[in-house]
Amino acid sequence: MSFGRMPIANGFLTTSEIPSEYFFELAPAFCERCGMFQIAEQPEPDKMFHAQYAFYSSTSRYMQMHFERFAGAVIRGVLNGRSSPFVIELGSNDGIMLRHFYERGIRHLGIEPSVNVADAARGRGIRTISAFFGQKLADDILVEHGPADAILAANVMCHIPDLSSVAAGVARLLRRDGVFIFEDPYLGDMIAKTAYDQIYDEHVFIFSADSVRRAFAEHGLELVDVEPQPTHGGSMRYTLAPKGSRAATLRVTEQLAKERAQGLDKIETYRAFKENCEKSRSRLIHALDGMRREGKRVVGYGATSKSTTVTNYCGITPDHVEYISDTTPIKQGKLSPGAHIPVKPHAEFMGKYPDYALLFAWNHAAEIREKELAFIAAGGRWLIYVPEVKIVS
Ligand code: JHZ
Repeated sequence: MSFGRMPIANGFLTTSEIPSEYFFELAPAFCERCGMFQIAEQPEPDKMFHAQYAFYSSTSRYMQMHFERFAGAVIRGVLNGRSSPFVIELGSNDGIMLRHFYERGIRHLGIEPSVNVADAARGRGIRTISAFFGQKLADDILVEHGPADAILAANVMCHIPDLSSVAAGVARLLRRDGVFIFEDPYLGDMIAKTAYDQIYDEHVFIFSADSVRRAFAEHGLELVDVEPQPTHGGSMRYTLAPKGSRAATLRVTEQLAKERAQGLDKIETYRAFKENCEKSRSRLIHALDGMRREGKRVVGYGATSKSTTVTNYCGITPDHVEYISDTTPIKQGKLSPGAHIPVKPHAEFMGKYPDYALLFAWNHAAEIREKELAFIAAGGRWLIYVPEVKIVS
């Protein structure tokens, strides 16, 4: 299917940059042979990950707690009892997870190609190199630091087009008794919730346990555990280990069976998903058109990467959505990619509540709704679209 012409999801821009804005065709596809769901055309990685990368992981308090728990589970479950363990994180962003290893004096190394977010991590004392990970870098790290006890990645693996090179690099760098643990938005949740906004340039793949199992088996890595996560609207944590080094849990077999029951291996499931996306789009634009006709003020909440797919696919304009409120300084004062809706600081939202807030950061709904009770008390309402288009208080 095609979502049409799409800009870079995190390509927030100024008015003068509009004429040179980059577009590509966002067209996800499912491969019946290898079970992979991926986008067919991808912009070059350096168009997305660079010294002005707009997403800082630590903007959410809930995500900070999530990564503290993730790090704690690795420390207790993997590193415990090992002498001088070594942990690597791929795509370590501003150090939201590695800081917990750093603070305990555990040997660590972050790999983060986007220099600005990597600088934020380095500023906190976290050892970080700015580069794209692959076989070559894996070899260099092996020479300089030795093999890793744990290699971690969160919301990163699905961003890397050359999955093979990364898998080969991980396989080479991992100790025989080491583990590779990563988590990403989960295909089963995306399909079940029609959360099509998980599909954008950075998300080359939307993984399932089955596609992960098959992709990594080619590199001698076996899927030994899976653990659903509530983050990003439904994610899955995958644990892989060198083949034969540890037994797979029952959870893996159960998850694979669940995926077959959901039809994740069938093209018909994706045809139905496409229809659901189209329905969701017409309901959302219908709701926004209605609000505009009634003269209501609508503001977007959270200039997420996901919102770029929604605004461009649905044809949402600054006439529908006055501005998008976002707490990230680098996005403020800019225009949203493609739709060119102004992004403004949260103070603007607090200063004059709109009638409706279109919740682009729906994955942070619990955190946001908890802190915006005054907006509801003032008569404001949330417009949501995952899992369905609805007005809620
Ligand atoms: P959020 C990013 O996706 C990009 P995005 C990336 N490709 C990915 O995979 C996931 O993260 C992990 C703002 N906000 O987390 C901050 C508020 O304004 O949904 C962020 O700009 N107020 C790496 O961009 C945005 O919303 C708040 O109270 O879809 C949230 O972005 C909160 C909680 C957030 O990720």
